[in-house]
Amino acid sequence: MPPESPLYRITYSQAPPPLKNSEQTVARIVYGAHSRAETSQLHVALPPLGASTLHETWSSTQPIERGKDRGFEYAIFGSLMLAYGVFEETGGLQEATRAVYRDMLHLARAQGRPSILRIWNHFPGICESGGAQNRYQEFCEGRRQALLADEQARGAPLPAVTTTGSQADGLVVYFLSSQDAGAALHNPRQTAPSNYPPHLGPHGPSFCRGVAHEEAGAGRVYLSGTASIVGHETQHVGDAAEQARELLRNHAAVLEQARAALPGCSAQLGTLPFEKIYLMRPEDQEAVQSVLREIFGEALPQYFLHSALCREDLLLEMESAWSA
Ligand code: 3EB
Repeated sequence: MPPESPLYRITYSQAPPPLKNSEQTVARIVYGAHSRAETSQLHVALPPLGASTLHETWSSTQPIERGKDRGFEYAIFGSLMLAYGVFEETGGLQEATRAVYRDMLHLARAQGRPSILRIWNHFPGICESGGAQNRYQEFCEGRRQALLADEQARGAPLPAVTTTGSQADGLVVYFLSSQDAGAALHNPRQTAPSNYPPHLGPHGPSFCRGVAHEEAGAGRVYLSGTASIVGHETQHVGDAAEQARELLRNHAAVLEQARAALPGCSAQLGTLPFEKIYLMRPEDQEAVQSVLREIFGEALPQYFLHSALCREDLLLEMESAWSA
């Protein structure tokens, strides 16, 4: 049986794109100067390189049901839900994160899409100290507490995640959840995040390297934000081109696990439809672009966002998603 068409697609453009007649906009993520949640649109303070905004448009052929709950805006389409919010750091970043994640789990269940497949988190000052720990570690602790406090989340596979620094106030969280669970993918080249050693933070961060998911008969693979880390250690400190090569070896290793997890899945590095790149220093863009050309050839769509990362020695992260 041939796969049915995917439930949704994502289009990137500098201006809002024209839609096909049969499609409706689920939501638009606008990367630019500020963070703000509105109906159907989330602004994230991650400036694209070389343009003032980048529009990431999620569209679907399914009817869309919208609502607001617990500070999140959400859109349901078929078996999936995309939800997002920009939250104040009331009580500090750790406590705010705990509350947002508790609410995320409740919202996903209340809307019948309890399996969280993919999450993006962006907040300012990710590497700055926030008391005893840095702000990334505070975020990780709040997230961990919310997941531990929730009986169903405790037994569920971890989602694919990207967590990076933004350039304006507000904890931005957006996520995709489903009626049915995905399969968590590991990377044999990298230590599982939950087993990171304690010098990186009191507990390992709660995410996995990727998720494979069957959606309306079609396969989809979500790759987490991926860095130049082997084992638990940053590789190629100071060299953006080598970091790019290393992290693409990590992408390839996770895609190999995806092929094993999803029968008939042909995802591999060369068939990824795009790379979304979080770059610490804009001056590294050319070096990273030439590595992408070397590995993917000329045509790969690539979207650069200026973003701080959770370790000071990481110069970039990349994420992607593959669909049958
Ligand atoms: C890493 O591999 C790089 O804490 O949610 C990547 C993806 C990273 C997700 C998270 C952190 C997170 O450890 C950092």
